[in-house]
Amino acid sequence: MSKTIIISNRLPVQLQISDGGLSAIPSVGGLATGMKSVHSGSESLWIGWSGLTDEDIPDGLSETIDSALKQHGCSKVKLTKDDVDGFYFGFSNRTVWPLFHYFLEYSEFELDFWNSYKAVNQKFADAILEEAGDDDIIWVHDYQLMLVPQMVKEKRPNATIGFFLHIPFPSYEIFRTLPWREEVLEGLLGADLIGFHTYDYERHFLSSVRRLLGLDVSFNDIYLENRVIKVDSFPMGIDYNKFHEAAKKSSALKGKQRSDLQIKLDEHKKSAPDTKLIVSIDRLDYSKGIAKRINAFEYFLNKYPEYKEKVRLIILAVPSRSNVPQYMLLKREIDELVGRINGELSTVNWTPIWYFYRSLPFENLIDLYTSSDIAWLTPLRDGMNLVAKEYVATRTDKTGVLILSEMAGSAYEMNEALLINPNNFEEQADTLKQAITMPKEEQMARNMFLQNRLKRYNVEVWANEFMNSLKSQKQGIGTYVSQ
Ligand code: ADQ
Repeated sequence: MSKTIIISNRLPVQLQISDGGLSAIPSVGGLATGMKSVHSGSESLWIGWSGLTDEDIPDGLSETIDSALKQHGCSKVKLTKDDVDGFYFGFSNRTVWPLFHYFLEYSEFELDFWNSYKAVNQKFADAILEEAGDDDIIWVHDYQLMLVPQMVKEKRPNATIGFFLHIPFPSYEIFRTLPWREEVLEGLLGADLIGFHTYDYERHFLSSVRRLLGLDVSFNDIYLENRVIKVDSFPMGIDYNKFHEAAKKSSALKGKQRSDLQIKLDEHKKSAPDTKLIVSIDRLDYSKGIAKRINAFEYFLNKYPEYKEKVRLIILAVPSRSNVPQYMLLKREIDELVGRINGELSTVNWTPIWYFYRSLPFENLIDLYTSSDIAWLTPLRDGMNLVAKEYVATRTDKTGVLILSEMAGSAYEMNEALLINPNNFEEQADTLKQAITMPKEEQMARNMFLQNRLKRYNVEVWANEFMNSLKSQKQGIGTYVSQ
């Protein structure tokens, strides 16, 4: 009987070592939720890094960790601190991440990073090869593991291998600057199906394959020796019901049952009923355009001063990759910008920006989504952007306005949102005004379309469509209908 093997950089389980022993808590992130239908039962195994380096694991605890992970259908890849520094903080996040998000000037082409990336990809491939039989289905995730498909295919030519990239694939002109561009493409071409969030990323990839490797490409099929590799787009959805039901429950809670954050937001609404709350939620990452958004907000308040004391911007930034230099610089830039603007514009009754630098529990995230009249998301580049989808899903009465950057993959499916170019302050100031003054009926009409689409194409459908396409590709049935 064939089994399914999922591989991602991190396992969908958080390990915690404390005096009381070891605990393994399942993650609640989008990928873990989406893969539930694929990763269930004894026929499935998830391979990845546990988040603890070899140096972090006390003597004798490795086996205990293995058995704790086994209960969740997981198996760990052992990585040293040097591996994580070179492969994850190095090549993945100082070379590939900036390059694929069009931050060419941030991308570091370091041979040591590349060597570490190759060595660690081989560790992941070896972990798969230990487990995989010829008939197994293997699904590799994301930019940290782009060499794994080929490393596995070489040893298990009959295994069915899928790869999904969660970040953009850049245009050929950007991608060609990578010194190891051919190796990365060849690594990916070990897969039988390669999936992207949007048609544009798919097109960019095909163009690089044609121009850099000179391979035959017909529509979305690549011909390589005796193999046909399918490339397609699968826009990732969210667990719509989870967000929608949590929002319903949160608004049904009364008095003391409400969270502290919700009580504060309620008080704010009572004391300033005409003030509109605008929320933005992202990991603290330069690709998310947070600094530009803050500048655009100042521009808006100067262009339309009648909205001073009538709007408040809530910025929730989740700490991320904080030992990569660009992220430290960005943190400082945002701290200073918020401080300056609040210092210059605040009044006794009003602070224009509330800034939180932390990760919030799920219920608080829901509180923020449901209490905000507007969500304003301005990535300069974003593979998809799930926050946009989550905001819409929580609008149980269908009010609320989403302002979304056209540079996010999700913009392709969310035409009823107000789409903006994050570099255009003039347009954003006018769009904020449009959002603030938008009649409720129009908000509801727009959200109705958006919600119906999100409900239909949820994360489970996304995972199943990828898996079905992978299986039919391998069987050569060719019944998959391109989206
Ligand atoms: P990310 O860049 O992390 O993901 P995104 O898609 O927006 O971006 O997902 C962020 C997730 O983190 C959301 O589910 C959100 O709810 C959660 N989150 C955000 N702020 C939080 C906070 N303060 N506390 C707790 N949770 C918080 C990458 C790509 C994206 C792509 C996804 C999925 O960069 O483009 O959409 O993978 O493929």
